[in-house]
Amino acid sequence: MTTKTSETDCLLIIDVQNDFCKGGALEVPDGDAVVASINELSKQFANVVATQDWHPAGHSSFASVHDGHSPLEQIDMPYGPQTLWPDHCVQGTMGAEFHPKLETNCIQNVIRKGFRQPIDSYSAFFENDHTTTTGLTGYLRERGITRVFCVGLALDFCVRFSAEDARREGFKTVVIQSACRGIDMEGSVAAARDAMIAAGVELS
Ligand code: VGL
Ligand code: ZN
Repeated sequence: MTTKTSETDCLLIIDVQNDFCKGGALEVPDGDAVVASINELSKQFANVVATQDWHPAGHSSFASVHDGHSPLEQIDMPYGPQTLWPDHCVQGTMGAEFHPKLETNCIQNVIRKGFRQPIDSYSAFFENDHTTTTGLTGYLRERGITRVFCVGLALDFCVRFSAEDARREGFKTVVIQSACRGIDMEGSVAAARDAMIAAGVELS
């Protein structure tokens, strides 16, 4: 990245966990490729925060708990439509751990999300009801952060919704696409790009 960063910039590393990488339960194509890029980027930031998708066993986003439904189908939840996923990122499992090559010493805070059984959380800021907060806005504001750079997995889900919420919360927001990979179901990466641009997110 050629942009010069300052004390008021934060790198937000989204869900670089084994289950989204090679051989994982919800493998993102070429997901491992983000690790080296993110390790390089981390060195350029004074502030680094990561998220960890952190579901209890039997989480409501798992297709396995909805009789007659398969992964990638959509169902209606009380808070709106929800895509169903294979069981992934279960608390305390290897799949929920960060990728072993991700440089984690520089990470100052880890926001865990998706730990409430009845509700999923794609965004680092709000759960999928768009109301329940993770506390990240307050943490970043109290630390004087004004600009957030988003990287990680998956571009079309957790990166997208984190970036949109970051912008909505008043942060300048940049998504560094070379350090992201998407799941890309039914054009979801293109849709994510359009939605992020419409929300005022800069794609770099
Ligand atoms: C994610 C689907 C389900 C992500 C997390 O990190 O993008 N996607 N849980
Ligand atoms: Zn999840």
